[in-house]
Amino acid sequence: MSNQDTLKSRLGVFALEAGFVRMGVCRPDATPQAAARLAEFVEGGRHGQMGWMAERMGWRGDPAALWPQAKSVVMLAESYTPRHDPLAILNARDMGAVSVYAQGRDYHDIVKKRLKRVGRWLIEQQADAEIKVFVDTAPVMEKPLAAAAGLGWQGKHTNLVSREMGNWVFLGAIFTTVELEPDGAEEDHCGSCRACLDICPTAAFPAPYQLDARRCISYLTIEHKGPVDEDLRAMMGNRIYGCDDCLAACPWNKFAVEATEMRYFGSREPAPLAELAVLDDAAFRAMFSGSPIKRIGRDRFVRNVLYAIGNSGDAALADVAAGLAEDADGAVADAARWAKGRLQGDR
Ligand code: B12
Ligand code: SF4
Ligand code: SF4
Repeated sequence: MSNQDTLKSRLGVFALEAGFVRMGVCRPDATPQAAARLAEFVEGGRHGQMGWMAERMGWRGDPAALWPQAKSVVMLAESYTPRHDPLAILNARDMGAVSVYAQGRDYHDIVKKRLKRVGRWLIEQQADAEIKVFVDTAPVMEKPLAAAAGLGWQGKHTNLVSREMGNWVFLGAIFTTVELEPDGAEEDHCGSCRACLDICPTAAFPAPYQLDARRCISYLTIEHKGPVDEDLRAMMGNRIYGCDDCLAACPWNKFAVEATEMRYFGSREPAPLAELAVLDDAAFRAMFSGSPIKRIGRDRFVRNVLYAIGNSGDAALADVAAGLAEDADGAVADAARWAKGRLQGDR
């Protein structure tokens, strides 16, 4: 075993001690198909309003160009496997359904701190080592890199899934100038399964392994600004932030590893739509302090809550919607009028 192999295995042990569930390594040029696939995604307009995906595509599609000095990419996975049935809340139509990843503390903060800790350890072992850590927001395609590093494969729902971890994992990357032995890519084990494709409420997968974000409820509730197309609103049900249906459907979750980071599980109980709709800016920020939900702001959040009210079938909520019909935010006012009309029609 070479010194670098020993370093890699000790790094792996340290990463697990730090709270990650798996580590894998690949070369920065290990995702040769990613650039063309990203280009196809963007050219087809599938990124919707996420204009940042069309910027810096040279870096996003080619990690070797992002930081030419990097010799290895260390990919890490952190589990947030839920302890309850994440889809049960969809039947409580007067409550807001928040996706599992956003029920507690913001993973960006937690994963980034852990990545830095692991990176610092590496620098302590090899003084000339340089590192850069990434989680989610940089122009780095984390799923193809994680697949190339052997953490799992990109399932038909496009997320990383593995036989040992299921798909309830966050991903993070450490780019480093240290040369570490790469791991082999994992094979695809989706086989003939199509559970994730069939469960999607908005038919957001034009084909297996491909997503049209413009139809995905996660995109519509988190990223999309302004009014959502009327034909999609009814399909959103009571999902007010993100969506878990395709993840929850995956049979490989039978083998999911338990999450050890308790901060991902909020102490907050699901809240009634009637309470969420009337949050003003200050109350919204206070309620979602430290949560990823805070990022979308009061207006987009209340817009989502109003679509859920429109889908609730609960005529008693028509008055709550009516109270927001003249809201200063155009998308909120539009959603309020839509919800009120829908509930009165239902009545
Ligand atoms: C943009 C983005 C979104 C967008 C678009 C999602 C998407 N699938 O592209 C929206 C807002 C919809 C979204 C939603 C979610 N996201 Co998101 N998102 C990202 C982000 C920032 C970039 C992803 C990206 O590059 N997309 C562009 C497309 C082109 O890339 P791709 O999905 O890898 O697509 C590949 C396949 O389509 C593939 N392909 C095409 N044909 C074929 C054929 C075969 C055979 C194969 C194998 C592949 C393949 O080619 C593409 C390139 O390889 C990443 C973080 C990051 N920096 O990587 C997080 C990330 C992907 N998101 C994450 C999460 C948790 C979610 C949600 C589950 C959150 C929620 N509960 O609401 C949902 C899941 C929705 C879904 N089914 O994908 C995690 C996923 C972790 C994991 N286990 O994979 C990430 C990695 C964040 C993180 N650091 O943990 N997200
Ligand atoms: S997150 Fe929801 S809407 Fe988006 S692809 Fe998965 S099941 Fe469909
Ligand atoms: S639900 Fe089935 S098709 Fe979808 S990712 Fe999981 S194994 Fe693959």
